[in-house]
Amino acid sequence: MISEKMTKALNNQIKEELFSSYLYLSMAASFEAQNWQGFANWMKKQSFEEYGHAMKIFDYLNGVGKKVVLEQLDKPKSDWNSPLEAFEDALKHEIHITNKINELAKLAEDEKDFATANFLQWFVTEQIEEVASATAIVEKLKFIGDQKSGLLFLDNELGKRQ
Ligand code: OFO
Repeated sequence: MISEKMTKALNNQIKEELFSSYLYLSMAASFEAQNWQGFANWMKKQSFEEYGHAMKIFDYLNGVGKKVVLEQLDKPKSDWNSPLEAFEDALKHEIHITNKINELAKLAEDEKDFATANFLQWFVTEQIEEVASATAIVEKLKFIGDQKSGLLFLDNELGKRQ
């Protein structure tokens, strides 16, 4: 049986995931405005993926007979001065989300809520990948610095994300 405390925490995580989607869409908009179409593509795909994370929790709560209550989303930042600044923010955000998922996993464990603990395992694994992929891009951008050819190459690479 899922407690009210856990229901509230999962509802809050829906908000966190929708905000992730909103933040990456805002980064996509900023990249589009600066003609970085590849970076924008990567962020748009990431935004869809985050919407998917929110929906997984939405469906889980409904599946266990709990009501989803959507919360208010904050306005995301809208301008980043460079691809590095945006991806550094994305990495910081993924670390924040990892902490939120770990808190949820801890709550599930404390409450001996094995069904939710099992459900959250997917997110624990996903966060390893999310942090790793943002870190890899940040590292590449740091290596490139302000070399235009390197930035164009990476923009092209990230434009291939399906
Ligand atoms: Fe980026 O993993 Fe969800 O929020």
